[in-house]
Amino acid sequence: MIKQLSLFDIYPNGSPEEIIISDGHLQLYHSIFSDVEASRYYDRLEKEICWQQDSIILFGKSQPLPRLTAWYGDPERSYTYSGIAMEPTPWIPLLQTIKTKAETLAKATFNSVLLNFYRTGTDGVSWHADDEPELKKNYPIASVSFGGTRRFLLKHKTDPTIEKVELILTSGSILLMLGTTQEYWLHQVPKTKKFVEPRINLTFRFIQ
Ligand SMILES: O=C(O)CCC(=O)C(=O)O
Ligand SMILES: [Mn+2]
Repeated sequence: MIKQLSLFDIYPNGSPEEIIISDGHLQLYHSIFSDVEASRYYDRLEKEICWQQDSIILFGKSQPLPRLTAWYGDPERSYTYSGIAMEPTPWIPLLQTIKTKAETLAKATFNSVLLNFYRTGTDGVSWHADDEPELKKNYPIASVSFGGTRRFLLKHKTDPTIEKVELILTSGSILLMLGTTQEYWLHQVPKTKKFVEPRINLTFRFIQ
């Protein structure tokens, strides 16, 4: 009889999937939270986070971002994102618990988190790198996902001969973006016409 391999057989003892890319380093921890835990976190984040609808100026016109966002962190760690200056909301216990998990895996401490709420497939985030000057260079970024599964794509900034990387981020996973990943690669969560469940993503960061 052929045994169907589960992700636990492939990545036992909580070890991550190592994604080998040139000029960067990614580690994907599948099911770091159980399905039950992940769905509880999703429900609480949806209710407890102070979600905002931000806009950006595109071709002289104000356009709503295709997602809701929130920014939490240590006091005075303000952050400018797509031209939007965000003052951090103080930490809440729910976020501190998730932060501790991300810090253990990343072997690094974080002082802020950007949250994105993708309500439907028409919400997404376009090509960018988390390389703003206020972020500590080549410092880990931990990306935690709850709710619907979405595609996460990476492409090299300057070498078009390097193949794009596609990851599938499922509920309860943690993706670590390490080393020079932000310096050399862009990433996006593409919009999709397929039905997808709403998704909440948290990226834990370190502001200098
Ligand atoms: O939702 C994701 O997986 C990524 C979000 C992201 O790249 C960002 O907030 O900078
Ligand atoms: Mn990003």
